[in-house]
Amino acid sequence: MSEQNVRIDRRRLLQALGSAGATGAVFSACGRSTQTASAHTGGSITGGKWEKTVPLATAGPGGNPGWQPGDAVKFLPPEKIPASGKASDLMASLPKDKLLTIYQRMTASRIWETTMKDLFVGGKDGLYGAFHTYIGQEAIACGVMGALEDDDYIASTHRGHGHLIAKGGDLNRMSAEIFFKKTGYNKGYGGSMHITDMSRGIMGMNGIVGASFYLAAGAAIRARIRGTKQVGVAFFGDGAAASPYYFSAVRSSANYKLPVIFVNENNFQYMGVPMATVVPTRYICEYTKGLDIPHFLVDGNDVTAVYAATKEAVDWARAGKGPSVIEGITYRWYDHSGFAGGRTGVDGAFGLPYRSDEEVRQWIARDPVVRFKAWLLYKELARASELEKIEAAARQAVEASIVFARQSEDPDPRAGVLHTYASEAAPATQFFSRSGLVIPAVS
Ligand SMILES: Cc1ncc(C[n+]2csc(CCOP(=O)(O)OP(=O)(O)O)c2C)c(N)n1
Repeated sequence: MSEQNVRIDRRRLLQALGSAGATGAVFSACGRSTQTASAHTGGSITGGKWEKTVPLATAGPGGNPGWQPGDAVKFLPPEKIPASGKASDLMASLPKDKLLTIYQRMTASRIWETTMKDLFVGGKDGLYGAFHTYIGQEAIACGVMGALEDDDYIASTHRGHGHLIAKGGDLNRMSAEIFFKKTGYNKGYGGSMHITDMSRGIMGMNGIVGASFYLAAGAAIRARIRGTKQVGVAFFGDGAAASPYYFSAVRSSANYKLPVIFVNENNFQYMGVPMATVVPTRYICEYTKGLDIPHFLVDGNDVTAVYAATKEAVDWARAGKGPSVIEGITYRWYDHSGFAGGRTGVDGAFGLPYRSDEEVRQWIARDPVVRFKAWLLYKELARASELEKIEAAARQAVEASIVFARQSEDPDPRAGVLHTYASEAAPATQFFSRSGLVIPAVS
């Protein structure tokens, strides 16, 4: 294995564990409290508050010699704003409009999901169905997408709203789909986990854990056959790495030198168990260490680090050198799906049995959106007023998308069958509506 290609730098990441507090000036400069997380009382981009301390939950026993439940607290990414260094300098060299677009999408993603969370919890709109929030992980989607072109492909996960928004997905159509309306991305028949937009290379969110690997590899094969320079990106969680398809897809992609980038979003949580109980190595990117491909281990709450790693991975792939793996260490603020422990107007879900509230608060203190904003201001790449204008516009766009969704028509149950393969192969004559009634299909 070529040393040059292996980017796992544990020493530096572990050193970073002790670096909190070094950056007080930067955070106070942008109106962010630099006190410990438990003393923090607000100031998030959504205007939400953190809930007061509740008793710590206890996690189960860990089976991993590297990680133990609760280690997510120890592995906090540094609060430090990367004022210089390769990643910071590379990102700072991007044109201003591109940086502002990344900030706009990151902000829109946070506000859209937080608004949806509050609507689900509030109960007035009668929203139902699975909804996996991406809140807390936005730097990964936005850092990756910043290094892609519009026609590159992404294969998302069950937790993919942030991927879609980062790649330019349409908020109106997304909101309408969550409301199961005719104007939604899937005409109101799919809900959160099927949102797809091929016009933007978004091959879809996916309820099948581990499906992204071969979708992205397939897109890469298509690009190879057509002779384009497009790349395929597979997002996946730490739990999905347990899929037998993971190693198989990376190995095959390495074998054929396919332009695929496997982006692991290591949020330490596998549904309701800490990652430590199911992951046998310290890092996910160690799974494929034996393959002679680049591996990047980055602070997934730092958009500059994610962008820099992706840029290198994309250049590598477009040069015909094959796949690579990026692992971003991050954290999800809410429960796996739905909103147990979540409250309207409160940032983060608390009181869940598989993680401690203190852990949640400490990760919220490393809010990736706030960190990116702080970085833009610190580097004097944007003025506070410009960023506030972007935040206000994002809030307005999200609100408008909710109005759009509420005012849109319900889908005609009889049209559902028209959008299935069954309707073409073997036209159905009748099917069941949501209420269980048998309805004749439209001929
Ligand atoms: C093939 C398959 N197996 C199991 C599930 C049930 N399931 C849904 S999400 C999930 C956990 C995924 O964890 P991870 O990959 O770490 O992603 P995260 O939820 O942390 O973002 C599981 C097991 C599924 N949807 N598909």
